[in-house]
Amino acid sequence: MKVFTTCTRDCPGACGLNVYVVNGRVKSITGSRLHPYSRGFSCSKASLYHRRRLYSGSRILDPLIKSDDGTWKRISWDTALDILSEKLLECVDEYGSESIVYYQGFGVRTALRLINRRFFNLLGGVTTLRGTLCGGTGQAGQELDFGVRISHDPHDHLNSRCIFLWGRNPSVTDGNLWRIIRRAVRQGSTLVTVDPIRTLTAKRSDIHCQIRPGTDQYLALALSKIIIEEGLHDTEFIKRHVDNFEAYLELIEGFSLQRLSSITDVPESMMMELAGLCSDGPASMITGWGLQRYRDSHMALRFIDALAAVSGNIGIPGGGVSSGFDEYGAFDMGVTLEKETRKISMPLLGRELDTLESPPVRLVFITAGNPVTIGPNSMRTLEALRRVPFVVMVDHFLNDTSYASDLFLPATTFLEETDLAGSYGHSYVSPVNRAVKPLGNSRSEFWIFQKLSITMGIQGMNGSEKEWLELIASGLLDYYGIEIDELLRKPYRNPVPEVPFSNMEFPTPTGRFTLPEEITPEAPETSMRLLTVMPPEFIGSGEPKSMEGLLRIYMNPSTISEMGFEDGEVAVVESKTGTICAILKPCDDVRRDCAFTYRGGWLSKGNCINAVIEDMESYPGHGTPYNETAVGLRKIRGSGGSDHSAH
Ligand SMILES: Nc1nc2c(c(=O)[nH]1)N[C@H]1C(S)=C(S)[C@@H](COP(=O)(O)OP(=O)(O)OC[C@H]3O[C@@H](n4cnc5c(=O)[nH]c(N)nc54)[C@H](O)[C@@H]3O)O[C@H]1N2
Ligand SMILES: Nc1nc2c(c(=O)[nH]1)N[C@H]1C(S)=C(S)[C@@H](COP(=O)(O)OP(=O)(O)OC[C@H]3O[C@@H](n4cnc5c(=O)[nH]c(N)nc54)[C@H](O)[C@@H]3O)O[C@H]1N2
Ligand SMILES: [Mo]
Repeated sequence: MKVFTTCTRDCPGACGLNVYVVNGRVKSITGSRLHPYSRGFSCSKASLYHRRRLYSGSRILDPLIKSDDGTWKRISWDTALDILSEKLLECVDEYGSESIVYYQGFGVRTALRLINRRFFNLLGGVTTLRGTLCGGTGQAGQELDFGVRISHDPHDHLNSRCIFLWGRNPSVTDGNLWRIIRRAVRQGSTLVTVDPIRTLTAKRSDIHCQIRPGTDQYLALALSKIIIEEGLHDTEFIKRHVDNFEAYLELIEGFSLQRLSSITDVPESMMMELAGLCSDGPASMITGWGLQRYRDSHMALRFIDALAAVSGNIGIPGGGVSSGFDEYGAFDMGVTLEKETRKISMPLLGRELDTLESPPVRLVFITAGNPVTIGPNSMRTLEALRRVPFVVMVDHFLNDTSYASDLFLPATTFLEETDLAGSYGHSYVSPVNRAVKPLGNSRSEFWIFQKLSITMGIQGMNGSEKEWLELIASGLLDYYGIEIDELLRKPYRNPVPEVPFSNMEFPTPTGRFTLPEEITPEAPETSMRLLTVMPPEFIGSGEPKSMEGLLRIYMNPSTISEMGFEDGEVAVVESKTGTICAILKPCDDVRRDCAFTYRGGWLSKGNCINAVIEDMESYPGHGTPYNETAVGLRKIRGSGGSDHSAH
């Protein structure tokens, strides 16, 4: 049997998949040509999903409760639901519903997850999350300029003469976008990658601008300066649709090109070349999440937006600033019955769990999230979660967050579920079709919340999966005049504009595009910046098996020796937040003033980089500035070699 479904992993792809099932077992998974966007593409993480996750020996297939001695004990669903219902009601009665925190991670974000939120609102409205561990900072910047964040349809990049990738590495993180970009390049587009690391994407670009981390706003300003001073700017667009041009000009005049070159470490000649490519458009700016890991990242987006505006690249095919899509954009959010309730900061989770009062936090309910491993300051999050009287997690595996959890509920994988998936990389809504029955006693989150509502006597949660999906996707179904069964057969595109702002209407307070009036003051030099980037081999915090081994920190060989270490030496990486042992791997692809490592390591495997990443929150957007953490290296006590920094 062949089942068409969609990958729901935390990736912009949401690729269409063919799942081959023999005797009730998944045999193989391949990319499906039925998906109009992914057109047969799938990565190894999808094609190995059944081996690494569905049938993994580490997968938990029964509800578990933690005993007093800290060991996990198997229990039945009836017992689990009874315990949970009692705990939830106790919180509501004694402290009010906001003493419960609902933490929805990014592990999976499909349409039916909206029903989880409905449950918590029917319960009275609980504390939910503010800000994000992912993007958000950039979106906040773009909302100030355009009034709203909307991206160009990825296929529109085929109309670009030049494509700029700013802090994005699609050859690793977004295979579909990468295919489109490669096609554009074959058709003659110039590809520019702006990244402190010579990534795989950078290696395959026409120009790699190896910028100093955190200085993108100055580079974008420099390109605008050249364009304006050469008289190549779009005066008509600026006059009719842009606010703050005078103040922006003043900013530009306040910086010499030489100074901008020294701030960004980008040669003036390269700045000239890049400015030429922007003004000789259409040029599209595709921004990534790596760009958003700084305290003032919203300003990087604002200055990139400004560059697109002054160079006449807004509202035209092949132009624009594209930074992603809203995976829930096509869905009717009304089903969540959203209430104005208290929020807790996702980036500052540990700190806020400890300090929230009136009411204090009594229960944390986590679905598809692993905040201890993947949020900043892992130890603080772990300790704060441990102090919460009851923590529930719904996942496939036990992980670092399990150390603080009291109840584990075994979730199904998307191969065992019916649902719909939006995407943050394109505009299609795609079907998730069950390929096999839930393994063991695993259950979908939808099932869990429905059963819980019955146990607790909460009304308003009845209905089949299809009935809820029909409601959630009603806008799309009406638009195409189709039934839900048809939408579960193949993907349909949410009919948002392929070229945003072509009508030159900007939903800002003045109806005009808004240029920034200030620039962030130059940051003092930090000792060494540590960039945490996406791993090619796994997603998020991965699967337990893939997470073995010492942490590797990739550094320029000259930096390793200048700091008094040897290639391949094991050293202590320290910040004011924590320490971790890591192998220093020489790598010519990284600048001399920074190092990089892959995010996702686990505390329990000894390779959790987030144990040294400081918990901070950027504003606006409440993002997580991981890359602001200053790190140093220390010798492992007693180790020999060229020990210059041990004493
Ligand atoms: N240092 C550093 N840290 C980072 C980042 C960084 O750049 N640097 N990036 C951040 C970003 S971009 C993000 S999005 C966050 C991700 O943060 P999280 O979403 O918390 O992390 P993940 O490990 O991707 O997924 C969380 C859990 O979801 C589970 N899961 C997967 N599929 C399912 C499912 O179908 N059902 C259920 N119930 N659970 C499932 C996984 O097993 C995993 O334990 O991490 C952030 N952390
Ligand atoms: N294989 C794989 N794919 C994934 C994921 C995964 O875990 N594994 N995670 C998914 C998720 S949750 C997300 S959010 C996306 C993220 O997708 P991307 O944004 O493409 O990935 P990142 O590695 O976070 O960042 C991209 C690049 O930004 C660069 N960068 C860092 N600082 C700066 C800076 O100051 N300026 C500039 N110009 N560049 C900078 C980094 O060096 C990095 O190469 O990927 C998704 N896809
Ligand atoms: Mo993310």
